[in-house]
Amino acid sequence: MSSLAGLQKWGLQKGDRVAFFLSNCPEFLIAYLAVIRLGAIMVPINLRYRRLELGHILSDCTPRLLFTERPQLGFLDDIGAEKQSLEAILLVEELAQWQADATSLQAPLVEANDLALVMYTSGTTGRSKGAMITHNNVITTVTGLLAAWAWEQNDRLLLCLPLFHVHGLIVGAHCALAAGATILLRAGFEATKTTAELLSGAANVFFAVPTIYVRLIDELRHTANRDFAHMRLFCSGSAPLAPETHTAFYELTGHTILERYGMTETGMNLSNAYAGARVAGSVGTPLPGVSMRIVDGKNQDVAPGEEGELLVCGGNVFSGYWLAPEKTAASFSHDSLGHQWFHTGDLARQDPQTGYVTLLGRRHELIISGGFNIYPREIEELLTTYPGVAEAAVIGVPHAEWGEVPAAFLVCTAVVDPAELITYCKQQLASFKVPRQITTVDVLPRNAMGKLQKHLLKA
Ligand code: MLC
Ligand code: AMP
Repeated sequence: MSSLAGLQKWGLQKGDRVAFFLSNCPEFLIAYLAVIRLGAIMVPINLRYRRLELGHILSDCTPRLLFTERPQLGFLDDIGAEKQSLEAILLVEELAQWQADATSLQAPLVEANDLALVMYTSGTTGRSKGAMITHNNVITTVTGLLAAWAWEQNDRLLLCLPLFHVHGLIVGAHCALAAGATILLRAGFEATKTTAELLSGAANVFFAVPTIYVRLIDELRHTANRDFAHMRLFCSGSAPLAPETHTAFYELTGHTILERYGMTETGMNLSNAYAGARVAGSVGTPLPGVSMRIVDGKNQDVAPGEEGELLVCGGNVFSGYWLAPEKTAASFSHDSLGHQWFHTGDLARQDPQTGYVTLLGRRHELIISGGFNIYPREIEELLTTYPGVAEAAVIGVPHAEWGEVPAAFLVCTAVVDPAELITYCKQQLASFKVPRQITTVDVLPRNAMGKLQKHLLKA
Protein backbone atom coordinates (compact mmCIF):
# COMPACT_ATOMS: atom_id res chain seq x y z
CA MET A 1 0.00 0.00 0.00
CA SER A 2 1.31 3.45 -0.76
CA SER A 3 0.39 7.10 -0.20
CA LEU A 4 1.57 7.86 -3.72
CA ALA A 5 -0.97 5.45 -5.18
CA GLY A 6 -3.61 6.70 -2.71
CA LEU A 7 -3.21 10.30 -3.80
CA GLN A 8 -3.30 9.27 -7.46
CA LYS A 9 -6.42 7.22 -6.87
CA TRP A 10 -8.04 10.28 -5.29
CA GLY A 11 -7.29 12.08 -8.58
CA LEU A 12 -4.30 14.24 -7.76
CA GLN A 13 -2.69 15.33 -11.01
CA LYS A 14 0.41 17.03 -12.27
CA GLY A 15 0.24 20.77 -11.57
CA ASP A 16 -2.40 20.51 -8.80
CA ARG A 17 -1.53 22.34 -5.60
CA VAL A 18 -1.58 20.65 -2.22
CA ALA A 19 -1.28 22.92 0.82
CA PHE A 20 0.43 21.59 3.95
CA PHE A 21 -0.53 23.22 7.28
CA LEU A 22 1.10 20.69 9.51
CA SER A 23 3.62 20.21 12.33
CA ASN A 24 6.82 18.27 11.79
CA CYS A 25 6.11 14.56 11.61
CA PRO A 26 7.22 11.67 9.36
CA GLU A 27 3.86 11.80 7.52
CA PHE A 28 4.73 15.34 6.41
CA LEU A 29 7.71 14.01 4.48
CA ILE A 30 5.93 10.88 3.21
CA ALA A 31 3.02 12.87 1.78
CA TYR A 32 5.30 15.62 0.46
CA LEU A 33 7.43 13.17 -1.50
CA ALA A 34 4.30 11.50 -2.86
CA VAL A 35 2.84 14.85 -3.95
CA ILE A 36 5.94 16.00 -5.82
CA ARG A 37 6.51 12.56 -7.35
CA LEU A 38 3.06 12.88 -8.92
CA GLY A 39 4.12 16.23 -10.38
CA ALA A 40 1.74 18.06 -8.05
CA ILE A 41 2.96 21.17 -6.23
CA MET A 42 3.39 21.36 -2.48
CA VAL A 43 2.53 24.64 -0.76
CA PRO A 44 3.84 24.70 2.81
CA ILE A 45 2.17 27.12 5.23
CA ASN A 46 3.79 28.50 8.39
CA LEU A 47 1.88 26.93 11.31
CA ARG A 48 1.75 30.24 13.13
CA TYR A 49 -0.20 31.90 10.32
CA ARG A 50 -3.74 33.03 11.12
CA ARG A 51 -6.80 34.32 9.30
CA LEU A 52 -5.26 36.97 7.02
CA GLU A 53 -2.19 34.98 5.99
CA LEU A 54 -4.04 31.68 5.58
CA GLY A 55 -6.86 33.27 3.61
CA HIS A 56 -4.43 34.96 1.26
CA ILE A 57 -2.32 31.88 0.57
CA LEU A 58 -5.29 29.55 0.01
CA SER A 59 -7.07 31.98 -2.30
CA ASP A 60 -3.88 32.75 -4.21
CA CYS A 61 -2.63 29.22 -4.93
CA THR A 62 -6.08 27.57 -5.01
CA PRO A 63 -5.10 24.12 -3.72
CA ARG A 64 -7.39 21.15 -4.34
CA LEU A 65 -6.22 19.40 -1.22
CA LEU A 66 -5.09 20.49 2.22
CA PHE A 67 -2.98 18.25 4.43
CA THR A 68 -3.30 19.22 8.09
CA GLU A 69 -3.97 17.98 11.62
CA ARG A 70 -6.92 18.29 13.98
CA PRO A 71 -5.55 21.15 16.18
CA GLN A 72 -5.29 23.42 13.10
CA LEU A 73 -8.87 22.93 11.91
CA GLY A 74 -10.19 25.77 14.10
CA PHE A 75 -7.95 28.29 12.32
CA LEU A 76 -9.38 27.15 8.99
CA ASP A 77 -12.92 27.67 10.27
CA ASP A 78 -12.11 31.40 10.53
CA ILE A 79 -11.70 31.53 6.74
CA GLY A 80 -14.59 31.77 4.31
CA ALA A 81 -14.61 31.97 0.55
CA GLU A 82 -10.82 32.08 0.35
CA LYS A 83 -10.67 28.33 0.86
CA GLN A 84 -13.30 27.44 -1.72
CA SER A 85 -10.86 25.68 -4.05
CA LEU A 86 -10.39 22.90 -1.49
CA GLU A 87 -12.03 19.64 -2.51
CA ALA A 88 -10.79 17.68 0.48
CA ILE A 89 -8.98 18.02 3.77
CA LEU A 90 -6.62 15.19 4.53
CA LEU A 91 -5.87 14.81 8.24
CA VAL A 92 -2.51 13.38 9.21
CA GLU A 93 -4.32 10.92 11.47
CA GLU A 94 -6.13 9.60 8.38
CA LEU A 95 -3.18 9.27 5.98
CA ALA A 96 -3.20 5.48 6.32
CA GLN A 97 -6.80 5.40 5.03
CA TRP A 98 -5.68 7.23 1.91
CA GLN A 99 -3.21 4.56 0.91
CA ALA A 100 -3.87 2.36 -2.11
CA ASP A 101 -2.38 -0.67 -3.79
CA ALA A 102 0.80 0.45 -5.54
CA THR A 103 0.44 -2.01 -8.43
CA SER A 104 -2.13 0.31 -10.05
CA LEU A 105 0.27 3.27 -9.82
CA GLN A 106 1.22 5.11 -12.99
CA ALA A 107 3.50 7.92 -11.89
CA PRO A 108 3.79 10.63 -14.55
CA LEU A 109 7.04 11.88 -16.02
CA VAL A 110 8.23 14.75 -13.87
CA GLU A 111 10.82 16.99 -15.49
CA ALA A 112 13.54 19.25 -14.13
CA ASN A 113 11.66 22.48 -14.80
CA ASP A 114 8.33 21.29 -13.39
CA LEU A 115 7.31 22.97 -10.17
CA ALA A 116 7.84 21.08 -6.92
CA LEU A 117 6.87 23.83 -4.50
CA VAL A 118 5.21 27.19 -4.21
CA MET A 119 6.63 28.68 -1.02
CA TYR A 120 5.10 31.89 0.26
CA THR A 121 7.53 34.56 1.26
CA SER A 122 6.85 37.95 2.79
CA GLY A 123 5.87 40.56 0.26
CA THR A 124 6.91 44.19 0.08
CA THR A 125 3.36 45.05 -0.91
CA GLY A 126 1.83 43.64 2.24
CA ARG A 127 0.70 40.32 0.81
CA SER A 128 3.08 37.40 0.58
CA LYS A 129 4.21 36.11 -2.83
CA GLY A 130 4.42 32.48 -3.85
CA ALA A 131 7.94 31.60 -4.97
CA MET A 132 7.75 28.92 -7.69
CA ILE A 133 10.48 26.38 -7.02
CA THR A 134 11.28 23.71 -9.58
CA HIS A 135 12.65 20.22 -9.08
CA ASN A 136 15.88 21.48 -10.63
CA ASN A 137 16.10 24.32 -8.11
CA VAL A 138 15.89 21.83 -5.25
CA ILE A 139 18.42 19.51 -6.88
CA THR A 140 20.91 22.35 -7.43
CA THR A 141 20.83 23.41 -3.78
CA VAL A 142 20.97 19.83 -2.55
CA THR A 143 23.85 18.70 -4.77
CA GLY A 144 25.78 21.87 -3.92
CA LEU A 145 25.38 21.29 -0.19
CA LEU A 146 26.09 17.57 -0.34
CA ALA A 147 29.49 18.37 -1.81
CA ALA A 148 30.23 21.55 0.14
CA TRP A 149 29.41 20.13 3.58
CA ALA A 150 30.70 16.60 2.91
CA TRP A 151 27.40 14.85 3.69
CA GLU A 152 27.76 11.11 4.28
CA GLN A 153 25.38 8.21 4.47
CA ASN A 154 26.12 7.63 8.15
CA ASP A 155 25.29 11.23 9.11
CA ARG A 156 22.49 11.74 11.61
CA LEU A 157 20.77 15.11 11.41
CA LEU A 158 18.85 16.41 14.42
CA LEU A 159 16.10 18.40 12.71
CA CYS A 160 14.07 20.74 14.97
CA LEU A 161 13.41 23.40 12.32
CA PRO A 162 9.95 23.62 10.78
CA LEU A 163 9.48 21.66 7.55
CA PHE A 164 7.39 24.50 6.11
CA HIS A 165 10.49 26.59 5.26
CA VAL A 166 13.49 26.14 2.99
CA HIS A 167 15.88 25.68 5.92
CA GLY A 168 14.10 22.69 7.47
CA LEU A 169 12.74 21.17 4.27
CA ILE A 170 15.46 21.60 1.65
CA VAL A 171 18.68 22.23 3.58
CA GLY A 172 17.66 19.74 6.26
CA ALA A 173 15.31 17.02 5.06
CA HIS A 174 16.16 16.95 1.34
CA CYS A 175 19.93 16.88 1.88
CA ALA A 176 19.68 14.13 4.47
CA LEU A 177 17.41 12.08 2.21
CA ALA A 178 19.65 12.59 -0.81
CA ALA A 179 22.69 11.51 1.21
CA GLY A 180 20.82 8.44 2.44
CA ALA A 181 21.46 9.76 5.95
CA THR A 182 19.24 9.57 9.06
CA ILE A 183 16.87 12.32 10.13
CA LEU A 184 15.98 12.62 13.81
CA LEU A 185 12.85 14.68 13.20
CA ARG A 186 11.50 16.68 16.13
CA ALA A 187 8.33 18.75 16.50
CA GLY A 188 10.38 21.82 17.40
CA PHE A 189 13.29 23.21 19.35
CA GLU A 190 13.22 23.07 23.15
CA ALA A 191 16.44 24.31 24.74
CA THR A 192 16.81 21.71 27.51
CA LYS A 193 15.59 18.72 25.50
CA THR A 194 17.54 19.61 22.36
CA THR A 195 20.74 20.23 24.33
CA ALA A 196 20.41 16.86 26.04
CA GLU A 197 19.78 15.15 22.72
CA LEU A 198 22.78 16.85 21.11
CA LEU A 199 24.95 15.72 24.03
CA SER A 200 23.60 12.16 23.87
CA GLY A 201 25.54 11.39 20.71
CA ALA A 202 22.41 10.42 18.74
CA ALA A 203 23.12 13.07 16.10
CA ASN A 204 26.28 14.38 14.48
CA VAL A 205 24.82 17.22 12.35
CA PHE A 206 22.67 20.14 13.56
CA PHE A 207 21.11 23.05 11.65
CA ALA A 208 19.58 26.07 13.34
CA VAL A 209 18.75 29.76 13.15
CA PRO A 210 20.74 32.22 15.32
CA THR A 211 17.96 32.49 17.96
CA ILE A 212 18.39 28.77 18.61
CA TYR A 213 22.15 29.16 19.09
CA VAL A 214 21.50 32.02 21.54
CA ARG A 215 19.22 29.72 23.54
CA LEU A 216 21.67 26.79 23.35
CA ILE A 217 24.44 29.02 24.69
CA ASP A 218 22.22 30.06 27.64
CA GLU A 219 21.51 26.42 28.33
CA LEU A 220 25.13 25.33 28.02
CA ARG A 221 26.33 27.99 30.45
CA HIS A 222 24.77 25.92 33.25
CA THR A 223 25.40 22.47 31.83
CA ALA A 224 28.42 20.62 33.25
CA ASN A 225 28.90 18.16 30.38
CA ARG A 226 29.74 19.99 27.17
CA ASP A 227 31.36 17.16 25.29
CA PHE A 228 30.38 17.50 21.65
CA ALA A 229 33.28 15.51 20.24
CA HIS A 230 30.81 13.29 18.31
CA MET A 231 29.41 16.29 16.38
CA ARG A 232 30.60 16.77 12.80
CA LEU A 233 28.80 19.98 11.90
CA PHE A 234 26.84 22.86 13.46
CA CYS A 235 25.36 25.21 10.81
CA SER A 236 23.53 28.50 11.10
CA GLY A 237 21.46 30.44 8.60
CA SER A 238 18.23 32.31 7.78
CA ALA A 239 19.26 35.41 9.77
CA PRO A 240 22.53 37.10 10.75
CA LEU A 241 24.59 35.19 13.31
CA ALA A 242 26.11 37.75 15.69
CA PRO A 243 29.92 37.36 15.93
CA GLU A 244 29.49 37.21 19.75
CA THR A 245 27.26 34.15 19.35
CA HIS A 246 29.82 32.56 17.01
CA THR A 247 32.59 33.13 19.59
CA ALA A 248 30.54 32.13 22.66
CA PHE A 249 29.49 28.87 21.01
CA TYR A 250 33.10 28.06 20.13
CA GLU A 251 34.26 28.80 23.67
CA LEU A 252 31.59 26.54 25.17
CA THR A 253 31.71 23.63 22.72
CA GLY A 254 34.98 23.78 20.78
CA HIS A 255 32.92 23.84 17.56
CA THR A 256 33.00 26.66 15.03
CA ILE A 257 29.54 27.26 13.60
CA LEU A 258 29.45 27.14 9.80
CA GLU A 259 27.31 30.06 8.62
CA ARG A 260 25.60 30.05 5.24
CA TYR A 261 23.16 32.31 3.42
CA GLY A 262 20.05 31.52 1.43
CA MET A 263 16.56 32.62 0.51
CA THR A 264 13.21 31.05 -0.25
CA GLU A 265 13.56 32.22 -3.86
CA THR A 266 17.07 30.90 -4.34
CA GLY A 267 17.66 28.02 -1.98
CA MET A 268 21.24 28.25 -0.74
CA ASN A 269 23.60 30.84 -2.20
CA LEU A 270 26.78 31.14 -0.19
CA SER A 271 28.51 29.25 2.56
CA ASN A 272 31.58 29.38 4.73
CA ALA A 273 34.02 26.56 4.04
CA TYR A 274 33.56 23.13 5.57
CA ALA A 275 37.28 22.34 5.55
CA GLY A 276 38.61 25.92 5.37
CA ALA A 277 37.89 29.23 7.09
CA ARG A 278 34.60 29.81 8.95
CA VAL A 279 34.65 33.55 9.47
CA ALA A 280 32.38 35.14 12.09
CA GLY A 281 30.16 37.77 10.49
CA SER A 282 30.71 36.42 6.96
CA VAL A 283 28.54 34.12 4.85
CA GLY A 284 31.44 32.80 2.78
CA THR A 285 31.61 32.24 -0.96
CA PRO A 286 29.16 30.98 -3.61
CA LEU A 287 28.12 27.33 -3.43
CA PRO A 288 28.71 25.04 -6.44
CA GLY A 289 26.45 26.05 -9.33
CA VAL A 290 25.80 29.57 -7.96
CA SER A 291 27.24 32.78 -9.45
CA MET A 292 27.10 36.16 -7.71
CA ARG A 293 27.64 39.83 -8.45
CA ILE A 294 27.51 42.93 -6.30
CA VAL A 295 26.03 45.93 -8.09
CA ASP A 296 25.34 49.62 -7.50
CA GLY A 297 22.03 51.43 -7.97
CA LYS A 298 22.62 51.51 -11.78
CA ASN A 299 23.13 47.76 -11.92
CA GLN A 300 26.87 48.14 -12.56
CA ASP A 301 29.36 45.90 -10.76
CA VAL A 302 30.92 47.75 -7.83
CA ALA A 303 34.70 47.91 -7.41
CA PRO A 304 36.18 45.02 -5.38
CA GLY A 305 35.54 45.57 -1.66
CA GLU A 306 32.73 48.07 -2.24
CA GLU A 307 29.18 47.73 -0.93
CA GLY A 308 26.21 47.00 -3.21
CA GLU A 309 23.22 44.75 -3.77
CA LEU A 310 23.94 41.04 -4.08
CA LEU A 311 22.61 39.39 -7.25
CA VAL A 312 22.64 35.64 -7.84
CA CYS A 313 22.32 33.45 -10.91
CA GLY A 314 22.22 29.66 -11.22
CA GLY A 315 20.11 26.54 -11.25
CA ASN A 316 19.13 27.28 -7.65
CA VAL A 317 17.18 30.43 -8.60
CA PHE A 318 13.38 30.08 -8.67
CA SER A 319 11.31 30.54 -11.79
CA GLY A 320 9.19 33.49 -10.61
CA TYR A 321 6.30 34.47 -8.38
CA TRP A 322 3.01 32.59 -8.68
CA LEU A 323 0.51 34.54 -10.81
CA ALA A 324 2.62 37.68 -10.49
CA PRO A 325 4.62 38.23 -13.71
CA GLU A 326 5.19 41.91 -12.91
CA LYS A 327 6.70 41.15 -9.52
CA THR A 328 8.82 38.46 -11.17
CA ALA A 329 10.06 40.84 -13.86
CA ALA A 330 10.91 43.45 -11.23
CA SER A 331 13.14 41.02 -9.33
CA PHE A 332 15.38 40.00 -12.23
CA SER A 333 17.75 41.78 -14.58
CA HIS A 334 19.60 40.44 -17.63
CA ASP A 335 23.26 40.86 -18.49
CA SER A 336 24.73 41.23 -21.98
CA LEU A 337 25.08 37.43 -22.27
CA GLY A 338 21.38 37.00 -21.52
CA HIS A 339 21.90 35.54 -18.06
CA GLN A 340 19.11 36.23 -15.59
CA TRP A 341 20.24 37.72 -12.28
CA PHE A 342 17.96 37.67 -9.24
CA HIS A 343 18.07 40.76 -7.07
CA THR A 344 18.21 39.47 -3.50
CA GLY A 345 17.62 42.86 -1.84
CA ASP A 346 20.55 42.02 0.46
CA LEU A 347 23.42 44.49 0.67
CA ALA A 348 26.86 42.94 0.67
CA ARG A 349 30.59 43.47 0.38
CA GLN A 350 33.15 40.94 -0.85
CA ASP A 351 36.64 40.82 0.61
CA PRO A 352 38.95 41.34 -2.42
CA GLN A 353 41.61 39.03 -0.95
CA THR A 354 39.58 36.08 0.35
CA GLY A 355 36.40 36.40 -1.72
CA TYR A 356 34.39 36.03 1.48
CA VAL A 357 31.14 37.99 1.51
CA THR A 358 29.71 39.96 4.42
CA LEU A 359 26.03 40.87 4.44
CA LEU A 360 25.48 44.45 5.52
CA GLY A 361 21.71 44.83 5.64
CA ARG A 362 18.78 44.90 3.29
CA ARG A 363 17.53 47.27 0.64
CA HIS A 364 13.93 46.71 1.67
CA GLU A 365 12.32 46.96 5.07
CA LEU A 366 12.30 43.28 5.88
CA ILE A 367 12.41 42.40 9.60
CA ILE A 368 13.81 38.96 10.50
CA SER A 369 12.66 37.67 13.87
CA GLY A 370 14.02 34.31 14.98
CA GLY A 371 14.43 33.31 11.32
CA PHE A 372 10.86 34.24 10.34
CA ASN A 373 10.39 37.13 7.91
CA ILE A 374 8.10 40.05 8.60
CA TYR A 375 7.26 42.84 6.19
CA PRO A 376 6.16 45.99 8.06
CA ARG A 377 3.58 46.86 5.40
CA GLU A 378 1.39 43.87 6.25
CA ILE A 379 1.21 44.92 9.91
CA GLU A 380 0.75 48.59 9.07
CA GLU A 381 -2.21 47.76 6.83
CA LEU A 382 -3.84 45.75 9.59
CA LEU A 383 -3.22 48.37 12.28
CA THR A 384 -4.98 51.05 10.24
CA THR A 385 -8.12 48.91 10.03
CA TYR A 386 -8.47 49.27 13.83
CA PRO A 387 -10.94 51.99 14.92
CA GLY A 388 -9.08 55.13 15.98
CA VAL A 389 -5.79 54.33 14.20
CA ALA A 390 -5.26 56.82 11.40
CA GLU A 391 -1.67 56.04 10.43
CA ALA A 392 0.82 53.35 11.37
CA ALA A 393 4.53 52.78 10.82
CA VAL A 394 6.27 49.57 11.82
CA ILE A 395 10.02 49.17 12.15
CA GLY A 396 12.33 46.41 13.37
CA VAL A 397 14.13 47.07 16.66
CA PRO A 398 17.13 45.03 17.84
CA HIS A 399 16.40 42.19 20.26
CA ALA A 400 19.01 39.99 21.97
CA GLU A 401 17.14 36.71 21.49
CA TRP A 402 15.05 37.18 18.34
CA GLY A 403 17.54 39.38 16.44
CA GLU A 404 14.81 41.91 15.66
CA VAL A 405 11.18 42.42 16.72
CA PRO A 406 8.52 44.73 15.25
CA ALA A 407 7.66 48.02 16.97
CA ALA A 408 4.71 50.20 15.89
CA PHE A 409 4.25 53.97 15.85
CA LEU A 410 0.65 55.13 15.58
CA VAL A 411 -1.16 58.35 14.87
CA CYS A 412 -4.59 58.01 16.53
CA THR A 413 -7.82 59.94 16.22
CA ALA A 414 -9.32 58.32 19.33
CA VAL A 415 -8.03 56.61 22.45
CA VAL A 416 -6.66 53.18 21.54
CA ASP A 417 -6.07 50.53 24.21
CA PRO A 418 -2.73 48.87 23.25
CA ALA A 419 -3.73 45.54 24.86
CA GLU A 420 -6.96 45.39 22.83
CA LEU A 421 -5.09 46.34 19.68
CA ILE A 422 -2.61 43.52 20.27
CA THR A 423 -5.43 41.02 20.77
CA TYR A 424 -6.96 42.24 17.50
CA CYS A 425 -3.67 41.72 15.66
CA LYS A 426 -3.18 38.23 17.13
CA GLN A 427 -6.55 37.12 15.77
CA GLN A 428 -5.51 37.99 12.24
CA LEU A 429 -1.75 37.50 12.01
CA ALA A 430 0.96 35.14 13.22
CA SER A 431 1.85 36.23 16.77
CA PHE A 432 5.53 36.76 15.89
CA LYS A 433 4.37 39.66 13.67
CA VAL A 434 2.43 41.39 16.46
CA PRO A 435 4.25 44.59 17.54
CA ARG A 436 6.17 44.22 20.80
CA GLN A 437 6.04 47.98 21.42
CA ILE A 438 3.31 50.46 20.56
CA THR A 439 4.05 54.18 20.69
CA THR A 440 1.51 56.89 19.95
CA VAL A 441 2.86 59.98 18.19
CA ASP A 442 1.28 63.22 16.96
CA VAL A 443 2.70 62.88 13.46
CA LEU A 444 4.91 60.41 11.62
CA PRO A 445 8.17 61.87 10.27
CA ARG A 446 7.86 62.45 6.53
CA ASN A 447 10.06 64.18 3.98
CA ALA A 448 8.94 66.94 1.64
CA MET A 449 7.54 64.32 -0.77
CA GLY A 450 5.41 62.87 2.05
CA LYS A 451 7.54 59.71 2.20
CA LEU A 452 7.83 58.14 5.61
CA GLN A 453 11.29 58.54 7.15
CA LYS A 454 11.58 55.30 9.05
CA HIS A 455 15.23 55.85 9.93
CA LEU A 456 14.10 58.81 12.09
CA LEU A 457 11.72 56.49 13.97
CA LYS A 458 14.61 54.10 14.56
CA ALA A 459 16.69 56.94 15.96
C1 MLC B 1 7.94 31.99 18.06
N1 MLC B 1 7.67 33.20 18.57
C2 MLC B 1 8.38 34.11 17.94
C3 MLC B 1 9.13 33.41 16.99
N2 MLC B 1 8.84 32.09 17.09
N3 MLC B 1 8.48 35.44 18.11
C4 MLC B 1 9.34 36.10 17.31
N4 MLC B 1 10.06 35.48 16.34
C5 MLC B 1 9.98 34.14 16.17
N5 MLC B 1 10.71 33.54 15.24
C6 MLC B 1 6.72 33.54 19.63
C7 MLC B 1 5.39 32.87 19.37
O1 MLC B 1 4.63 33.65 18.46
C8 MLC B 1 4.82 32.82 20.75
O2 MLC B 1 4.29 34.08 21.09
C9 MLC B 1 6.07 32.57 21.61
O3 MLC B 1 7.19 33.01 20.85
C10 MLC B 1 6.26 31.12 21.94
O4 MLC B 1 6.05 30.35 20.76
P1 MLC B 1 6.76 28.96 20.51
O5 MLC B 1 6.13 28.33 19.34
O6 MLC B 1 6.82 28.20 21.80
O7 MLC B 1 8.21 29.44 20.12
P2 MLC B 1 9.46 28.55 20.01
O8 MLC B 1 9.08 27.15 19.75
O9 MLC B 1 10.35 28.85 21.16
O10 MLC B 1 10.10 29.11 18.64
C11 MLC B 1 11.33 29.73 18.53
C12 MLC B 1 12.08 29.17 17.33
C13 MLC B 1 11.17 29.31 16.09
C14 MLC B 1 13.35 29.96 17.18
C15 MLC B 1 12.42 27.69 17.58
O11 MLC B 1 10.89 30.67 15.85
C16 MLC B 1 11.75 28.68 14.88
O12 MLC B 1 11.66 27.47 14.66
N6 MLC B 1 12.41 29.49 14.03
C17 MLC B 1 13.02 28.98 12.82
C18 MLC B 1 12.44 29.64 11.63
C19 MLC B 1 12.99 29.05 10.34
O13 MLC B 1 13.14 27.86 10.17
N7 MLC B 1 13.30 29.92 9.40
C20 MLC B 1 13.87 29.52 8.15
C21 MLC B 1 13.27 30.31 7.01
S1 MLC B 1 14.01 29.82 5.48
P3 MLC B 1 2.90 34.23 21.87
O14 MLC B 1 2.70 35.71 21.93
O15 MLC B 1 1.90 33.51 21.01
O16 MLC B 1 3.13 33.56 23.18
C22 MLC B 1 15.10 31.06 5.13
C23 MLC B 1 16.08 30.80 4.07
C24 MLC B 1 17.35 30.43 4.71
O17 MLC B 1 15.13 32.03 5.79
O18 MLC B 1 18.37 31.07 4.44
O19 MLC B 1 17.33 29.51 5.49
P1 AMP C 1 13.42 34.01 3.41
O1 AMP C 1 12.70 34.90 2.49
O2 AMP C 1 12.67 33.63 4.63
O3 AMP C 1 13.96 32.89 2.70
O4 AMP C 1 14.64 34.88 3.98
C1 AMP C 1 15.73 35.21 3.17
C2 AMP C 1 16.52 36.29 3.81
O5 AMP C 1 17.10 35.83 5.04
C3 AMP C 1 17.71 36.70 2.99
O6 AMP C 1 17.35 37.59 1.95
C4 AMP C 1 18.60 37.35 4.03
O7 AMP C 1 18.21 38.69 4.25
C5 AMP C 1 18.30 36.52 5.26
N1 AMP C 1 19.36 35.56 5.56
C6 AMP C 1 19.44 34.25 5.27
N2 AMP C 1 20.60 33.72 5.73
C7 AMP C 1 21.28 34.74 6.31
C8 AMP C 1 22.53 34.87 6.97
N3 AMP C 1 23.33 33.82 7.16
N4 AMP C 1 22.90 36.08 7.42
C9 AMP C 1 22.11 37.15 7.25
N5 AMP C 1 20.90 37.10 6.66
C10 AMP C 1 20.49 35.91 6.20
